[in-house]
Parts: sequence; structure tokens; C-alpha cells
Amino acid sequence: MREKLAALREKAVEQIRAADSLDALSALRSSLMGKKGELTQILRHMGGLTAAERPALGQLANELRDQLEDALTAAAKGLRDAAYQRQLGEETLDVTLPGRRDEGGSRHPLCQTMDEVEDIFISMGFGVEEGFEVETDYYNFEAMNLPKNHPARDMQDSFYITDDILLRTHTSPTQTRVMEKMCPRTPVKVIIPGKVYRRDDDATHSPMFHQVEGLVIDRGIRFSDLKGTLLAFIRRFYGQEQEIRLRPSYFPFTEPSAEVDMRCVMCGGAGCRTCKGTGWLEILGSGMVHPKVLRMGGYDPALVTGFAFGVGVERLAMLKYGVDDLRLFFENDARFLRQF
Ligand code: 2U9
Repeated sequence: MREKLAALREKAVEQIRAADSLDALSALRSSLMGKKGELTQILRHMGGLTAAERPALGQLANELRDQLEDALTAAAKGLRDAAYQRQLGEETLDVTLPGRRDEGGSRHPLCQTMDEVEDIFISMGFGVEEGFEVETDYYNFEAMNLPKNHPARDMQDSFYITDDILLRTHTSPTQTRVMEKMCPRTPVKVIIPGKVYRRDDDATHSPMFHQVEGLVIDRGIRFSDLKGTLLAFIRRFYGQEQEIRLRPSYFPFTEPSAEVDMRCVMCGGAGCRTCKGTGWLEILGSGMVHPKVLRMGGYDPALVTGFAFGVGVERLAMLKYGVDDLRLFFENDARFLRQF
């Protein structure tokens, strides 16, 4: 027995020294000390020893078990240390490289423009509402006096989700929802900023763009209220020297309707490429809310009147900052965005 233990020690120490991986060490541990391991087998034969032999040999076996345990632990640590040292040797770290500068972000020019528009209207007593970007045919078209098969629906070629649900083509559905919520209280005086979607894509049109629409309803609202409000807005946004002119137009949801032009921001009115020599730039659409649209929002057109307007945020920003291609706003080129 004594010889068996001595032989096992010699063999095990050699095997542990030769093990070149943690997996190999783990296999060795079970082949030596596991349930069917060699040391376990030897200990099982202790029963055959005399009572006089048993204590000394028992102690010897326990010592061997502790020694093998220590040797296995030390070998595992050795392998781990070696792997770590190898990794340190392979990985090079150049502490003289300049650090990467953290580029500070800034608010997107379209968000800045929208904030500025909101501030101006809030200062004139308007509330701000945000609605849904996914809308029903009813709110997007029907309630805006654009029944099914109305030819003006083609001007807003749309992204449909089902026959009845689409990405809103204007923020007007939110105005109808505001009217339904407010009715019969007056005044209604809100602007709705937000994203809208149309199947358009070129240097001046994007399939997603931003609008701010406004709606005012009260007893005795007149066309002159519309004109005064829009002139005040244009002057606050583009400068107090600005002038506007109104041209008759057509929208299904307003009657009468008017396009609003302002003096060309590039040439001051002398005539240039931007204004095609006219000295004027189209900037807003507007009109008195159509009686049918008022009625669909719950209001009685015999008692109240209203005006509404719509403006494209990209166009406002392009003319304010002299940007000639709308797509620049959506390309996320930091060299462009850093300028705002
Ligand atoms: C309700 C009633 C009427 C909103 C209006 C326009 C005229 C208009 C365009 C400007 C540039 C859209 O972004 S654009 O392409 N908008 O010309 N929008 S009147 O009229 C409303 C809205 C809601 C209940």
C-alpha cells in the first residue's frame, strides 16, 4: 500500500506538471481524485489493513490527497498567469496617441425652427397640440372636406397602411380632434407642429417633412385677423421690415383661400433666381375655415367663424438659412449640422 501511494504520487506529480491546459488539469483531477479515481480506489482497500497499520497509512493517504490538491491548484494558477502574460505581450497600447474628442451634439436645425415658430405663436396666445402620425381616412380626408374620389386627394399621394388607415398627409386631423374635444367652447387657438408624409421625393420635396398648421375659431373671426396674425408671425421670424401679399387660391378645407407671399429674402424684392425674378416668395397657405369643416368639428358655422394656415418647416428653414437642397436636413452630415 505504501508503495502504491508512493508510485501514484510520482506519476501524478509528473502528469500535473505536463498538463498544458485547464481542461487537461480538470480531466486529471477526476482521474485521480474523482469517484472512480486512482487515489479513491487505493483508499477503498484500506478495509483490508490491520488495525495497527490503518492510522499511519490513512494519514499518508490524506497527505497525498492534500498534496495533489495543492499541486492541481498551483498548476491551474500557473496556466492562467501564463495566458494573461501572453495577452499582455500581444496587446500593444500606444499611450502617446491623442484622445478621441467627444463631439458635442446640438439641436437639429428643423427642431430649432419649429421651437422658434412655437415660441412666436405661444407669445400670441396660441396653445400647442401634438396628434397622431398614423391616422384614419376620416380625420385625414373626410373631415377636411375631401370625400373619397375627390380629385384634390391626388395632390397628397399618400402612404396607406390599410384601405382606411394611413400616415397623415398634413397635421389637420389633429385640428379636427382638438375641435371635437373643445366644442362648444371658444376660442379655439392652436398650432399643431409635426411630421407628415407624402409620396414625393426631390430637391424640394421629401416623403417625410414637417408642418406647422394653425387654427383659430371664435365668434366674429374675420379675414383681417388671419392677415394680421400671419404678418406678425412673418415679421417676428424673418425681420420687422418684412411685407406680405395674399393671392387667391383653393383648398378644399378653407373658403376663401389664400397663398401668402413674403418679400424675397435673397434679393429683398429686386428679383433674383430664388424668386424667379418676381421679388416674392410663397411661404404659407391659409384661408377661412370651410363651414363644412367647422360643422364636422362640431361647431355651428352660423355662430362662429375661423381661419387656418399651414406652413412647411423645411421651407421656412431653407429660406431663413439659405439652404438650397432640402435633403441636406436628412443626411446627418455633421459638417452641415454644425453650422446651426
Ligand atoms: C382645419 C381647417 C383648415 C390648414 C391649411 C394650408 C392652407 C396649406 C400647406 C402649406 C405648405 C401644406 O406644408 S405644406 O405643403 N398648407 O396651404 N393648410 S390652410 O387648414 C386647415 C387645417 C385644419 C380644421
